[in-house]
Amino acid sequence: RPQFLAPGAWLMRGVARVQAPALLDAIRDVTRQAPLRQMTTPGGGRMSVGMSGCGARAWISDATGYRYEARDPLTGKDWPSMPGILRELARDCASRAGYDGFCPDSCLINRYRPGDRMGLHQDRDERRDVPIISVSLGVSAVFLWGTPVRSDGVRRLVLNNGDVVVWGGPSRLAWHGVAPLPQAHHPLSGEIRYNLTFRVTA
Ligand code: MD3
Ligand code: FE
Repeated sequence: RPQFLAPGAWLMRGVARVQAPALLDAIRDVTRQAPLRQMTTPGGGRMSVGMSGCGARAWISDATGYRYEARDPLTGKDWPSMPGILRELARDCASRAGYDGFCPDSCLINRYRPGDRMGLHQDRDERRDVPIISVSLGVSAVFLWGTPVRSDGVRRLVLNNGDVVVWGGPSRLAWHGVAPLPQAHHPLSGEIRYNLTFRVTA
């Protein structure tokens, strides 16, 4: 069932599709308590993607830099706990890709509206000996991904509602990003794409 992408990276088309309505309910629940917000970057810009998170810690960016925090700076409260349906989906997908015992302490929620994009980057702020699991929901997006060497360039991959990708091993430090979201409609989410990423931060 998992499709090989690169060493350590596996694509599972549609594995979260039947659960998508329940996952979107969980996202609504979390983002009621920790609202989606566009974060400021150390360079003085603002990200187009709306972000929130749940679990013991979540990723934030502000004028001083990037880091994981136990509290949401917007509300001053701890991040919402990770709903069981999210934790178990991540654990199950990791296991199918050969990563047993995956126990994420953080789930980041990204919301893309039409035109929103994410520039090429590496994820370096969490444990690198553990994979990252990503789940796409709603409107399809073009995902760009390369290798850990930036000059190797990128390949394009369309990610649809319910697609899951596991990024571990030598692919954990691959450069990646998301092309501007097209204006499109999905019956579960309207014009929106959500992406969940599960990580181990401590
Ligand atoms: C490859 N999110 O939150 S998910 C991010 O669709 C992020 O919202 C994108 O990049 C999104 O950091 C892409 C796919 C993904 C996530 C993490 C990775 C691919 C990855 C980490 C290493 C290599
Ligand atoms: Fe990333």
